[in-house]
Amino acid sequence: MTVVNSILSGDRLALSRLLSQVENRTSEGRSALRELFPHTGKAHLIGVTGAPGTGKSSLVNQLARYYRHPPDGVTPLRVAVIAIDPSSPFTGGAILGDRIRMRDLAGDKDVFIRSMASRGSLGGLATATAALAQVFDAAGFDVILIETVGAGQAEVDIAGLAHTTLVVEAPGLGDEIQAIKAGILEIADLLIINKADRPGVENTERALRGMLELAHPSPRIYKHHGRIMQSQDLPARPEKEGPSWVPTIHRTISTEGVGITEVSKAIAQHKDYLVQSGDWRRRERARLEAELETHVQENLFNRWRIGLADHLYQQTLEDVINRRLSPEEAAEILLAGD
Ligand SMILES: Nc1nc2c(ncn2[C@@H]2O[C@H](COP(=O)(O)OP(=O)(O)OP(=O)(O)O)[C@@H](O)[C@H]2O)c(=O)[nH]1
Ligand SMILES: [Mg+2]
Repeated sequence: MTVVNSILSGDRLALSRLLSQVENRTSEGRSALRELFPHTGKAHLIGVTGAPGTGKSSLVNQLARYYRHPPDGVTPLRVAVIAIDPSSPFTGGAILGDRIRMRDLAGDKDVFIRSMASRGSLGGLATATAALAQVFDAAGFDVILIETVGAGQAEVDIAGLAHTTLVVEAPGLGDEIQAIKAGILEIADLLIINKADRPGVENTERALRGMLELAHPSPRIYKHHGRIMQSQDLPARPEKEGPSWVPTIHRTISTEGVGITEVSKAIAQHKDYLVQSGDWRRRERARLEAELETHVQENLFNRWRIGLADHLYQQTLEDVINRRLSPEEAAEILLAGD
């Protein structure tokens, strides 16, 4: 059986191997991605981000558990988890200290957890994450939870990839305002105050509400491979289709599973909102267009570079380094000599 057929038929070992191939951008991985692409576009990508230790992994474990064992009448979903640079390893629920719950996730063939180091990922973290998510999507996982730590550009890039982004806060991390980077608030669709069993939860919620009021309405930013797309670059949404999404705030105690049902409902509502408003399609289009452009740019650059004498390139680069030419002038000269 081909790699692609093994993936489509649910072979976990083949999946695990392909994820490594894709992460390392081997030619085998790349060709498998090409073949798998027509099978993608169905999964709901959910980003979970926030400061270290706020309880992201605990929340992800609880959400995974909820999707696998939903209330009566709700269809269980297949769940993949991508944990980027986890400082505490994923255990499929063991950190909850609840052995019985853990057993439902460990050994469940419809849950797949993959950790990825952010350092040294070729071609950028967001690109690598997008590729892993495509594999899971093609393999038929309905929900892909992506955990990232921090408040940097990587988190913003990954939010551009996710359909729904959860930003996790916890009370008592010092000055709440400090903990909440403006950039990270802008990407939040849901704000989670985890560790709601801890003192200071009211203060955190008040601070978040205050910041939300300041921050909205603000255009959502989609960033992909260094190109920023303001939401106004996207085809306009007709006025009659209703208001845009305002981030919702939820309290959870992830160690005990408190508030998880509400969070899962809000995630479902956000997905409905995306689909009904047309944002789902618009975002998909913008994301794929950016991806297409990146490939065209890379390809054009490589072709041009191969056709250019290396000494000419090096000479011009020297001129830039010695401040005889600006990088822009140098580019014009090199391209004109083409
Ligand atoms: N009291 C309390 N502790 C919690 C809660 N959620 C998680 N924790 C604990 O907080 C610690 C960190 O939890 P994690 O889920 O690993 O947090 P994380 O955000 O994934 O951490 P990093 O990936 O290292 O950034 C663990 O000891 C958890 O048991 C909660 O709701 N209440
Ligand atoms: Mg974690």
